[in-house]
Amino acid sequence: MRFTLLTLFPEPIDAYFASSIMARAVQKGLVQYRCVNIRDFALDTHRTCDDAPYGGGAGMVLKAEPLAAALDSVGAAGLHTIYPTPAGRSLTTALVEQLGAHEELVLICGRYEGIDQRVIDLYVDDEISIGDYVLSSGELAALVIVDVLYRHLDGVITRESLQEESFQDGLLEYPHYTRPEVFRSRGVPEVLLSGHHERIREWRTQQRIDKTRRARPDLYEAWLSRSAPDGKE
Ligand code: 6GU
Repeated sequence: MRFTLLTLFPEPIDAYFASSIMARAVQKGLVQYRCVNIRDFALDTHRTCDDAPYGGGAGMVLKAEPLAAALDSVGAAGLHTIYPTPAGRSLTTALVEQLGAHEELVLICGRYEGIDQRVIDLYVDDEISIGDYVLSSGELAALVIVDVLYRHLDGVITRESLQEESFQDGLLEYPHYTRPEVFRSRGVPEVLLSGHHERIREWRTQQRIDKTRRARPDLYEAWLSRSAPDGKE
């Protein structure tokens, strides 16, 4: 899968693609990425990319011309182009699956109050929000979208890791422990040391149910009604 990101701040993007599991995915050829600096397409000697909003109001707006030129330079018109914005539709597991069907995605990292609406009208196929809060950096939101997509590609992480994760079946994850067996006087749940795989499996499932009930009553209720429509657990 190929990711093309347009940004005024390439450093955090480059750092992310050069780190850890993503770095390995790039090295293995499972992920390709391009990072384009919108400022390279600015028209004036000051390389201006923002301006005051028509109609007045707070903040600045990312100008249309440099962003459109940057989009043209990557062939965005023929590619699925995403603008991450708190004004978009919600990123869900279902949307992640749809996006994963594209061989290449273009992501516009906004800054300031937003980007000129005409660029959205002309180039953007999908406006996506990663949650009900406002980030100052479109880079973070774009990388969240990249991250949730690439980890599902074959060969990035093991199938078991994916299967055991939170949300896979509507429950949150069970707690994890590793050595040492005692840390600051705190031990490890006895069952995990027992070698009894069936009991371990049952304990983990119960932990997931308890954790979900406490942390996410909304998910817990949904899980309950799916697993026991008549109200029994
Ligand atoms: Cl996609 N961008 C920004 N800047 N803030 C957000 C967001 C996106 N989703 C939620 N908040």
